[in-house]
Amino acid sequence: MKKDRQLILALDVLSQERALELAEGLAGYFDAIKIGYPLILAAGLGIVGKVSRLAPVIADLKVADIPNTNRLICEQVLDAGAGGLIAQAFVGRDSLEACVKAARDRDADLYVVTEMSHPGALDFMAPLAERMAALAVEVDASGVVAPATRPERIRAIRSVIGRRVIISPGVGAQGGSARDALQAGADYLIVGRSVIEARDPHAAASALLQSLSP
Ligand code: BMP
Repeated sequence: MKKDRQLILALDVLSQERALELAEGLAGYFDAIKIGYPLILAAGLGIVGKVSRLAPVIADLKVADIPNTNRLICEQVLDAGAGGLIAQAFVGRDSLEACVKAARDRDADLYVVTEMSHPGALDFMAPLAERMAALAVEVDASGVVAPATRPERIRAIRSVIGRRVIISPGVGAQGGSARDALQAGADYLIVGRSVIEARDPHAAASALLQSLSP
């Protein structure tokens, strides 16, 4: 993924028409577009290929199954056009290795979830986040997902993963600050509702981009 803007759009809308309209209009502000279950379930897997003609797609399926099922899921979405995908670490090394292999075979990036951005992540994930980050390094993932809502946790996870990429959701609608997350060590911010649900998504994306320039 080219690091021009440090921004990834979370395209959490429920129609192909709206998704393509937003992707076409906003691709210039973002380095990649993240597509997850809401859009894929609403519009079908074909939306991955359609959006990938406009921007690199990260498939956010938070893959979390046994190795063989993980492989099948990853292959489906990568062969549909995704250039990257997101998997969960808590299912363990062998499951994650299946995702890494599927991604590597297709020159794609795998990002591993460490600690999520919502309050509930403190229940089970936070105490294990550093171990999950270490596992991401051990399986040679491209990077990790870490919470913009807790910049201090980005810092802690950065200290485990070295120079691997951190993509970070939680800015805007979830209350995280873009600047704080970047200062803590995030490489890319994942931003959804504060742009796509804004009255003027272009203006919102442009303002966000400008707010990041020094
Ligand atoms: P929003 O900016 O609207 O809050 O969107 C954030 C996006 O990042 C959503 O697609 C969400 O599923 C995803 N996400 C998150 O918010 N926190 C995480 O820890 C991991 C995510 O993938």
